[in-house]
Amino acid sequence: MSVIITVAPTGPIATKQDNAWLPTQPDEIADQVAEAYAAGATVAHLHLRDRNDRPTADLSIAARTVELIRERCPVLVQLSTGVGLSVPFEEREQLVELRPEMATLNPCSMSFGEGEFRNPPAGVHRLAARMQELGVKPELEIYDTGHLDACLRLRDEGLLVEPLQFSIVLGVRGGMAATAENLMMMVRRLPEDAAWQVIAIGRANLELTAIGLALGGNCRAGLEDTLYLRKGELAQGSTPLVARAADMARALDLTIADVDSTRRRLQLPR
Ligand code: KMH
Ligand code: ZN
Repeated sequence: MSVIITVAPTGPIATKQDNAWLPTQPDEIADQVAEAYAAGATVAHLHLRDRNDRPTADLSIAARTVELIRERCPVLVQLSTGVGLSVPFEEREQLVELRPEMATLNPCSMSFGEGEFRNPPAGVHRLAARMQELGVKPELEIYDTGHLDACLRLRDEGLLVEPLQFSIVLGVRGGMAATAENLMMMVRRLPEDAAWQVIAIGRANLELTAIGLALGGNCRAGLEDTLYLRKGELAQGSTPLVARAADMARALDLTIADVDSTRRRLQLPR
């Protein structure tokens, strides 16, 4: 099976002060996604920002960004319904109405650094059901062991269709620490046919991305997860991170998925 690379160019937290190459406006995001596609990414995980660079779930900004991306390349679009800690759940869930190929589904509320990430059970149920109605594939974001159980309950209730697709998120303060032991324990517990990738935040990003690839996972790369290519060296956008992930996969004798094989693996409707 080939490795699916997702690019995560923006995220909800970093600013251009943290890394001047962070894309925040629709044309900047679309340009960096197209570059990342050329470097091997077949999925683009998107967060939007308003004119003042604050996280937003504004549907017209999201639609414009998706349109600009589609003009540039055939990458599959995954909208983040996580959006940002300051944006209410009821606004975040509206993004799936744009019918991207995929969107994230964060199954539980949690502490997130100094903030709170609100994902109330009734809202998560409603969003999962709506995604199923619209044919939007959920990427299940699991930051702790119980989050996996919450996803399996949604599957048992018929709200998620297999194969399930997971992001194992490591290193958020409030979730699991970024250790190889935590990753192995989570991978062992996944349903057999699940697709999965590691999202390793910050310093452990490189090592845990490599371990994830070696264990048979997909991978995600981009400034959302780390601003640095290596200690003390800011990444000049997400493409260098995507290119390095693709190089790591090839060094492990793995092939990089194209858009068609990504669609097939995740069983996305055409
Ligand atoms: N920012 C990551 C810790 C989402 O956008 O819905 C998790 C994430 C979730 O990417
Ligand atoms: Zn995200």
